[in-house]
Amino acid sequence: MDNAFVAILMGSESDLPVMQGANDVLTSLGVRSEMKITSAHRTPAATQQYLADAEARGCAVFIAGAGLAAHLAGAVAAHTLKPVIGVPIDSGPMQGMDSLLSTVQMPAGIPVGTVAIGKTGAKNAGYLAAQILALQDPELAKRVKAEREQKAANVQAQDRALQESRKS
Ligand code: RP5
Repeated sequence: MDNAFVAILMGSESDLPVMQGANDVLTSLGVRSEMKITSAHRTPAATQQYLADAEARGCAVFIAGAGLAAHLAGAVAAHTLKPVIGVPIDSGPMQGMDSLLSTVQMPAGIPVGTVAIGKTGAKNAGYLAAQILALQDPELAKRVKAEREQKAANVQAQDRALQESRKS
């Protein structure tokens, strides 16, 4: 689908430094995305309205990040059949364990694919969304593969440098 994009939702502006990671990964892989601050608790009607609008415009995957009693990803999943990836955010005193359990413990039939807490999770949400889109986009699949190869080359270069430093 030519107009396919990934919607990155977050419950508060305070989630932005974490969720930016998902956006950066998608941008680096040439995947169109948009970001939206909307809350399952504070703006429930606006969240539902945005979902309908995003789907109508071609949203293929939703990423939703929230902290504390994190219901955003679950609320999104309740309203769409598109894949939903949940990012638990470490914004409260429980360092994200509260958000992790709120996001991951969905009832059967309404799945949220939940990634790790915080910045690493947000980046992986971007990679996972790209891999989902790559199922129907061979050029994107090539870019995802090339990125993995680059990461492997980086590790090998790090090891070469380590071995070299131990000789001296
Ligand atoms: C959640 O509450 C948001 O996702 C955020 O992680 C947390 C705190 O929100 P703020 O009080 O910083 O707006 O709904």
